[in-house]
Amino acid sequence: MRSWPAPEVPRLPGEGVPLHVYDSGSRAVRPTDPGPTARMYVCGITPYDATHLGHAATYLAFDLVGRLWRDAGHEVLYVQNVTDVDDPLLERADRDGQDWQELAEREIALFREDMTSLRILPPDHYVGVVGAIPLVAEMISTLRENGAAYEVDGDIYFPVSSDVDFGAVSGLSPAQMLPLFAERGGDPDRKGKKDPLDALLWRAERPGEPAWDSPFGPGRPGWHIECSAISLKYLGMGFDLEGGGSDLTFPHHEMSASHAQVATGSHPHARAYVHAGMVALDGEKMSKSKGNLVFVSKLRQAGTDPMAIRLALLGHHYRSDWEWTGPELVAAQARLARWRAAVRLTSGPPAGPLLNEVRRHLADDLNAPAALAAVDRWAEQTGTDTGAPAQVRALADALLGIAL
Ligand code: 5CA
Ligand code: ZN
Repeated sequence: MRSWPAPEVPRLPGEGVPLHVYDSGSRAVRPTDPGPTARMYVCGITPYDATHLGHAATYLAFDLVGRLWRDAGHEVLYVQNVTDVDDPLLERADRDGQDWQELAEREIALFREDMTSLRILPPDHYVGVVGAIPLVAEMISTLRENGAAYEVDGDIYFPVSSDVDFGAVSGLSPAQMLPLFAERGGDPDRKGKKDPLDALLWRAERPGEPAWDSPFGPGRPGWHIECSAISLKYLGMGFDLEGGGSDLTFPHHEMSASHAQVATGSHPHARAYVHAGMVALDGEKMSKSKGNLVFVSKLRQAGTDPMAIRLALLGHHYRSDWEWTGPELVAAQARLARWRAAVRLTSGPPAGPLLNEVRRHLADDLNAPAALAAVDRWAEQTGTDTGAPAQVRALADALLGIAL
């Protein structure tokens, strides 16, 4: 699937700082320590509604990861999926009497525009599930050969007991997992399952639903297997970082890891599992199913500078849960104007110390709020260094993705 255009990323002087991030698996901030090519997988959208600020905040967090790795001298191999067939998409298309493929295409196109406007670096491989069904089928066949799949009325399930490491991503007990599994697309009460937590790998064709041929009959993939199959194909096992919002920690990333670990007989699926906090509106998590949304595209259409949206999102630490309010956008616009005014001056305070500070804050579990505060302090002062405004423009661009 087509990705979106990449913005130029200026090269900065000196050396970047090795990135540390909070890994859900080890419940600690740890160094990422990639090889020459850092490998990242970030779960993509289910395209049944437009990009809201919660999505944008999550993709922005991982955009910072990519920028920090590049700054530290790594190549970055970045993969993202699109869940372009799944229950919520089909249900929304049904509800609105539209074709599910047209709905998906339209929302993916809008997502590309939103990401481009926010200057989010595109994935190298942007992979739709529909296009990846042969990969998924191949992986389910491997799981079956490994004795890690069983049938319930024609549907195929993954027994979580087949992975000794099941639970390592989220650190949850089965009692804690059960309600989350039910809430987030799982079917703990399905009769015939060996364990209520066993995850659907393949859903046999139902009347009125799209289906694809496979060695185990026509049907479509379960949710978690898509991210196992796509990540394995393009990144291999033990890639550096898997990312998404905190609502993906369990069951999605847990199950994807287990599927991949059992299919390959190796572990871990990813060396770090990193999760962004949830953005709320009116006291509840912004979600397509609840409809309490602020869309990036609506803000853009209303004439909001995407760089102000980006700055408003960067003003919150990626791991915290927070609530969107209108005044934040006004404050971000004012901040953007102050920064732009400062880099238009013919001179300023030296940029070297600021570059060190911004690198240090971002490398410390992506502390963007502290990095923004450092730029604020630079912009408040005057100075005689004539090279500084251009250098600050470059660092805001390369590390924060803010075009001044
Ligand atoms: N297609 C699957 C992943 S394979 C999916 O979760 N799609 S999604 O469209 O529902 O979400 C896309 C990404 O946005 C996920 O990482 C999700 O965790 C994140 N996300 C969704 N809602 C919010 C929110 N309110 N705040 C922050 N991130 C969110
Ligand atoms: Zn995913």
